[in-house]
Amino acid sequence: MADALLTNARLATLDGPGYGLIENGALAIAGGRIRWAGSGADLPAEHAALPRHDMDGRLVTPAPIDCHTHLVHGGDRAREFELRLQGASYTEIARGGGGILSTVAATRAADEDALVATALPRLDALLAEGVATVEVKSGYGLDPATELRMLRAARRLETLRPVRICTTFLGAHACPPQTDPDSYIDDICLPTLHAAHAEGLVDAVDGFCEGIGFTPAQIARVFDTARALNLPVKLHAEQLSHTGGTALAARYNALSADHVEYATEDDARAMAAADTVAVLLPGAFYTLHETQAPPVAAFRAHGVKMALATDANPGSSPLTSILLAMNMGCTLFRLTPEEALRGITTHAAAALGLTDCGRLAPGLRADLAVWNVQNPAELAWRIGFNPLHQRWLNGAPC
Ligand code: DI6
Ligand code: FE
Repeated sequence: MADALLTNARLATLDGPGYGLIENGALAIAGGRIRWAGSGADLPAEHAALPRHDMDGRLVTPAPIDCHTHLVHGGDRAREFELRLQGASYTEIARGGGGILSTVAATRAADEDALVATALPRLDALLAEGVATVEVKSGYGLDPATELRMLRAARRLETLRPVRICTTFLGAHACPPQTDPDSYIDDICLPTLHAAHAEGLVDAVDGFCEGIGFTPAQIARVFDTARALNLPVKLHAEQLSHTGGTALAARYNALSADHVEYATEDDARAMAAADTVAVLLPGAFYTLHETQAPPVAAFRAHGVKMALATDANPGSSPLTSILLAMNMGCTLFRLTPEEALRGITTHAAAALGLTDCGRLAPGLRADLAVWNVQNPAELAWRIGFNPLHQRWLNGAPC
């Protein structure tokens, strides 16, 4: 666990309102944790002897957190991209046995090594933009063996790269062919959740509440099991239509409700009361030519925390750039660049239930991104440009 002193930095602490900018800042790290952050002129003498790293005036932010991905999967869906360009809709392709189910077939056919090997380049793309924590979901197995294999593959990524992985069980993602959804939940999904939890593979439980997914009543059974196992829940809710998923998520004090394009003002109110984060996924909105934007004004008015993530998946969001997710959040959803930065740091941490990262504050992990920019708004402004200078994990550059 590293000790270090960053000097001559422009700090965007995100601790308190606004960017929390500190000019000529210094950041003291001991044992991989932030001990002190402030103006270099005020540096307490006790930190002065730490090994120094001159930031040359660069911007230092908390390292980005990608709080919603489907990074582990087999196969690709480029063919469906072509079909959609010829006029087929995402829902039509799904109902025809393509979509999620085509990735299920490819994932079932891949062994753990293959799942790891194909996920690594996608993970590396995220790390190249400074990402330090990545959430990875199961949900392309829909049988016990493959769901567990996906989660084991996700956990293995952490042993192969300097990154923190949070695993989410998404057994209720789609119903396997020729299966009744209620029996799928009771006979396959819930026993698989128990098995995955027993193996220590589950940090949170998710579901897809949608016309082409599961009903609120079916998701509630999954959430009841999660609650009995003491696992936090989150939900893909109101992505393609309004089905009541957000209200259900709030009722179960979910960490987050994700997508939420079709959420209403009442949903925003319920989310605020439950402190459920709205995870906005502009990559899916963009890919599916969606026209209904999430109710950002209502989220702001009711004080709902908004996070941003890639939703990296082979179908609706083949996106592995957290910086482009920020740009899309601003351009497509009209977030401010400040909301976008908070959305991939402080609020992304909240969406994962993490209290030890996402801000530059004493006691938190020293997971940092050092950028070749002056103004934090530059991070969301550019398209297809990566200004990362250095990524720090647990107090060490990597
Ligand atoms: N919504 C999504 O955006 C992903 N899953 C979900 O429920 C996409 C899944 C896919 O198309 O493969
Ligand atoms: Fe998703």
